[in-house]
Amino acid sequence: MNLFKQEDTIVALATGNIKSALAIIRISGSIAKTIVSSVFFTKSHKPINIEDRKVYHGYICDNDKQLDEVILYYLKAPHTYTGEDTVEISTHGNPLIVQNIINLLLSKGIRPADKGEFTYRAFMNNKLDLSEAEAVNELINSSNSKSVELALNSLQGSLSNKIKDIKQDLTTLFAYLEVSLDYPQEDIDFLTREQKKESMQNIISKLNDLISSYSLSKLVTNGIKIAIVGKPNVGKSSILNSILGYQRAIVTDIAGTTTDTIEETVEYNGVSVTIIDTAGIRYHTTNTIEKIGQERSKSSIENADIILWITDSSIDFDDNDKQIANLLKDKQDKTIVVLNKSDLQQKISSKDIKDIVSTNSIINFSTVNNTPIETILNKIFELMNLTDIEERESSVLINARQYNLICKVQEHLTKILELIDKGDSDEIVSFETQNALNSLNEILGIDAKEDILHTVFSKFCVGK
Ligand SMILES: Nc1nc2c(ncn2[C@@H]2O[C@H](COP(=O)(O)OP(=O)(O)OP(=O)(O)O)[C@@H](O)[C@H]2O)c(=O)[nH]1
Ligand SMILES: [Mg+2]
Repeated sequence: MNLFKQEDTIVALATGNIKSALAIIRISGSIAKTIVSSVFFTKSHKPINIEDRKVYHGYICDNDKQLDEVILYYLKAPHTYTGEDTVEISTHGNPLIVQNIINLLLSKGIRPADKGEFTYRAFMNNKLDLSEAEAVNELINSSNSKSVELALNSLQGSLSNKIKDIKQDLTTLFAYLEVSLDYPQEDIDFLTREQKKESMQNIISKLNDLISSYSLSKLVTNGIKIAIVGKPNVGKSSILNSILGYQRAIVTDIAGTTTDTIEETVEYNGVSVTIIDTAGIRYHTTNTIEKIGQERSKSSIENADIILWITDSSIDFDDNDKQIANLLKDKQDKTIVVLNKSDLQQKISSKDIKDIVSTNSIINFSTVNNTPIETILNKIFELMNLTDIEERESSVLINARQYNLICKVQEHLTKILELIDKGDSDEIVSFETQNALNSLNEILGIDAKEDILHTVFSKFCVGK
């Protein structure tokens, strides 16, 4: 990215580079209006004076040649996304047309925008801080509704406000410490040791909330992975189909119907849930295909966040069930046992399950009598600590950069707390407080170094 060339006027396609009804070309910079005016004409072929915040219909022309019939508007700085003069041209969504118009604009002295350069300029012009700029990218790349919601909250300042709030608390404390350093002879303890400790503990608790929010946002971003396992013929594929709401996997009464893993993703409560149906696990098999399928089933167990162990409650446990229980012994807290076929005469109960696996997550289920599938899905959310996802704190850390910086702040503050406790001098406490403030500033991008900005904005796509 050309971090220094802010005086250039830049152009890029802001929408996808595919055939579509419309495409939007965005131009930002001081000569945006002049250049666009020189290639834009009305129906009567008259050039027009483009005014701020008005919409125009006309033609983009390369000399006498019409490139497209367009709608455009001009937004005057500073009330624009980038904070600069901006023109947006809405063309027909053919990549050839778009390229012709962009080439024409480039020939007039505008240059192509780099990745994330529009948002970079918005950041440089104080339209958003760095954490909000990151939220823009997150918003574009979110793949489920909850991620969109978290990114949107972040873009609207929920995280920034929280960081500013913590900064305010720290700055106040810092000011007290500085004053006591500046006027030591006054012999006034501006804040008692207990008061300092209390205010520091308050700040640390706010940081802890943020730190735990990161696991939520990672979960929401990556989604939850569920492996459906069990011996053959217990109803694994039937349960996959019930979750998906359509007949994705073949279901028969022949044991060993599913030979390979089947993976599908659905959205539940705004979160992506990937479900992997696996081949039934049966020991002592000699069939080569079945053996490979079962190896895959085992590796699905390894990689899953939650395991749905499906059992057929109408038949007694056998060695296969015991072997499966053994396979799950390191994952017991993440295992939900489904007593399937509860419509039939019951042979095994929750108690039998508890004898071989230590879990309280046991569900009576039947795909035949249509037990609501939410019984299983809600249990999954309960085990993932996602039941109150709707009410969760809206300020969350949305990426590793923010998380690492908050951890750094927490380290400084924990150290400060120790120093205060030991009655160490305000001078060292003040030094550590300044370090913590620096890390908080880094989250917001205050005094950010060029390499940090480069790393953040290079993750963007061109046109944003
Ligand atoms: N009565 C009853 N039958 C069920 C239930 N769930 C599934 N079945 C039947 O059990 C048989 C096996 O179902 P599947 O879903 O193919 O079982 P699976 O565990 O995927 O079997 P494999 O792929 O062979 O490992 C089919 O005949 C289903 O119709 C249930 O809740 N009650
Ligand atoms: Mg199956």
